[in-house]
Amino acid sequence: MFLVKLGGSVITDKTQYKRFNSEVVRRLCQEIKDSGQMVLIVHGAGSFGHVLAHDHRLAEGQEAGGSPEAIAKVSLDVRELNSMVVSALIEAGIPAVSIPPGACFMMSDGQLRSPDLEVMRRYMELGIVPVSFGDVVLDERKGFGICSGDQLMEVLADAFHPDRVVFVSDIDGLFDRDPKKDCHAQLIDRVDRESLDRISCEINVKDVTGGVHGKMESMLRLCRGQRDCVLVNGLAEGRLLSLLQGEDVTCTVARKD
Ligand code: IP8
Repeated sequence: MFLVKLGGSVITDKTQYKRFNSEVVRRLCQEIKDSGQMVLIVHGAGSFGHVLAHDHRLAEGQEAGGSPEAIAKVSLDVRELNSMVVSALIEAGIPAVSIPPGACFMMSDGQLRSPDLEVMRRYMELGIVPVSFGDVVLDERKGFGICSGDQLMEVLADAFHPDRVVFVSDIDGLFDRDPKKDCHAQLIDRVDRESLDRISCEINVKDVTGGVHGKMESMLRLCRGQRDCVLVNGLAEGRLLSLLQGEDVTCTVARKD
């Protein structure tokens, strides 16, 4: 089984509030279907979550003053995005159901509090793909906070032991410099703790959960034993399909050592 995160940067245009990349999502869902692999899916919030969450400082919880109206709006927006992703999966022939973290899980100081994953497990036993996403979630210490899709990936990987963990993004992998600003940036095909500490990653759009660097940190935490964790470009047609079929593709693989 593959645990796949469709990143907010690939399913939305992160520079424009609530701009859904419908064609890309449709194609990625078809690639997942064509691979024939069993998957568990998480997606990011992209511009349906990060823009307002950043403006209202929702990641900082109640003390930063985020209003109930802002919480309600971000929650509505990410559900709108989730329903478009779930629709695209169903249209591609993948039976999928939405699992909204804000309705199922709680956090404590920004960490998910031993979530009950029995519902997800039962759906998977029925051959139905659970689809969860970055969301606004109640927090017993901070009132509320942001649960990123990357945090969910860590919890789901621990619970379901996927063979491989895949992050689908809008870049070929991790670069030693920002490839959007520097044409000499080099792709790093294998990353470990030491190489990550050497690399500086710039975050140039509003991202309340840490951007590429934060993602790599999560990816390293997700590596276990033989299981590596891959960052692949979902904008490159057919690349996700090839990866899911076990072929070598352009990507960054995170390994424990
Ligand atoms: O896009 C963030 O999730 P991510 C969730 O996976 C919100 O980091 C609501 C900003």
